[in-house]
Amino acid sequence: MTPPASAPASAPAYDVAGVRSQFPVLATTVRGKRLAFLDTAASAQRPLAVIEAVDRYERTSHANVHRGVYQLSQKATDAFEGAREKLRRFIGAASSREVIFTRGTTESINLVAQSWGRRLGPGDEILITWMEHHANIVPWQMLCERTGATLKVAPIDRRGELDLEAFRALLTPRTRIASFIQISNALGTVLPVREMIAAAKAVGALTLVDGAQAISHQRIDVQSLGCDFYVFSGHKLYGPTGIGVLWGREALLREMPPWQGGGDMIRTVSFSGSTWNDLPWKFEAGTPHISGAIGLGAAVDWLETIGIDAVQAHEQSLLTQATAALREIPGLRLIGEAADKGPVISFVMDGVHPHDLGTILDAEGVAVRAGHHCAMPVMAFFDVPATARASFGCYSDEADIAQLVAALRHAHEVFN
Ligand code: C6P
Repeated sequence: MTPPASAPASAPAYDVAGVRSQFPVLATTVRGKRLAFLDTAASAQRPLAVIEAVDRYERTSHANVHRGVYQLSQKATDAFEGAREKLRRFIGAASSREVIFTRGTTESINLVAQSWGRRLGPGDEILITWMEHHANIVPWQMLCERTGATLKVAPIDRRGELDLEAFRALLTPRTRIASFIQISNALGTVLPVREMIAAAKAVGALTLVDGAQAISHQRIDVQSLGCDFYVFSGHKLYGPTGIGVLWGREALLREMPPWQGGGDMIRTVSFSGSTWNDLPWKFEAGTPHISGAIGLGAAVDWLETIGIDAVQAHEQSLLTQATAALREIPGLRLIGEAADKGPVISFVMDGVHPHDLGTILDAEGVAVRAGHHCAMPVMAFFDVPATARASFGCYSDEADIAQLVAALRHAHEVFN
């Protein structure tokens, strides 16, 4: 990933020990061994600032939101809507009306597919890439089944990079939306999203960017990106699970019908019909995940105190170091060697199933993910059943890499 241009040459050294001290789980041990948590791509750990914000809310401010006239409900509503404003600022959205709370990336994409997607019909096309997470494949397949639209897939190459020319060639005046990841969870590849957005726009297609793996690793400004929808999950951004965001352009969201009906999303209800609430609540039926939103608001506030540019530089340095060290391990093959990568390394080891590798690493206190990473087409492309995957976050350090490398060398000895 290109280092942030804004990082001053004389920036103070990144205080990884100070960052780590704010994550209680990192002080725990696994089978008596130091925990080397290298599965941040699956879910990031929570800093004390988030844990305490949620705890404070539960102890002092909980009531349902948007409903009560009493003070406690007002307090909860202010905290919930305050969190939305923090998220708006964090992603550079023009208005908090564009920030819709969902359960996460998966629900955000399903919302777009089921609400915006209702307008599609036979002859319309949806373009994705070969590198998508299942969350950005299956909702579109389901939409195509319902509407008769066609799903097209842009190919990748052996390095795990998108074939941008093929992507461009697959865009036609019939393409209604192009939906793609910003960073691959299975390969780490950073996609050229600005070029992809521009190309889609040129044929009149909308764009949805799945920012699940990008949101915690680089500064995101949805307006400067120029996409139409941007989606991410709170739990990959040091916030709670069960909360995420759909950002969409206000004009688009206004035209889109609600996707779930119930409380809070309506203005009036009678047996002859109902009318809808304003944005963003039109898309938030039922009691929301109040503490989750507040925790996510605390997470972005906290991340800003560390500085996302500093986090990105730190993670990129670990990625370079770990990639070089893993290349030296006998029998180990990297899967995904794009020139521009986020802090994710997928690999396989000769003669060892990735699940067995994951188990051996666990015995050494090293937590990596082993499996298809919800990206089965990627596994099929590389002709592997699964990979092991190490991924970094703001708290990852050189000791984690050393522990990973030692455990991998041990695994190689055991199996050979
Ligand atoms: N990837 C991983 O280990 P949810 O589950 O809705 O929070 O996020 C889904 C999702 C969508 N897109 C991308 C690029 C993702 O990486 C993920 C989640 C986790 O890689 C769990 S499968």
